Amino acid sequence: MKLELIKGDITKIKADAIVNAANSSLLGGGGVDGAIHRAGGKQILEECKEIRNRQGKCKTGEAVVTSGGNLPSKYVIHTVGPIWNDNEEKSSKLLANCYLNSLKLAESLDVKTIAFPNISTGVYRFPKELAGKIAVETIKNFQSEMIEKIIFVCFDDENEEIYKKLLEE
Ligand code: AR6
Repeated sequence: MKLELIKGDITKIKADAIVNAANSSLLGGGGVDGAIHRAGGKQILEECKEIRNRQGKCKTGEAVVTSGGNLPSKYVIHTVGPIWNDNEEKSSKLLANCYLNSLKLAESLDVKTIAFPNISTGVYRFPKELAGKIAVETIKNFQSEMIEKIIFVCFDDENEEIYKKLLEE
């Protein structure tokens, strides 16, 4: 599995799947979630509503999939990151679950390339350094026959610096 770092907007990435840092309503929001729904068009929201009708809200740490709508990627995997609170152990476990469950879902869809944003490090206030460590560790520990490339898409300078260091190690 190849790990890559790209600075920029995840909606521009051409991969089999991109991951969205959604909220449990699955009905959209700000940040990367807003950008994905804006660029992907209303097809994505329609599919999110169907998922909600079937299974209800998406729990923290879990992941669901829709098509990519107008995006250059085939799928959007929506996962719900934890809102940071001082229970570091619990928040860390939930964040790791986001990466793990997104990867498992991607594998079941025959995805070969997948792009992740820095889940929970925006509005949900997860400390960026710790979030980066959890993301890279979880992905490195994931054994996959299917997935060939994982792209970390960093939007802000701070995350870019953190991931540069983590991926050099
Ligand atoms: N491409 C890639 N990364 C981005 C983009 C983009 N276009 N825009 C922002 N980021 P956030 P969260 C980065 O707040 O913390 C939403 O309202 C951003 O710099 O989008 O998981 C949802 O609906 C940050 O590093 O997600 C939820 O309610 C990272 O994406 C809530 O925010 C995550 O920031 C989820 O909060």
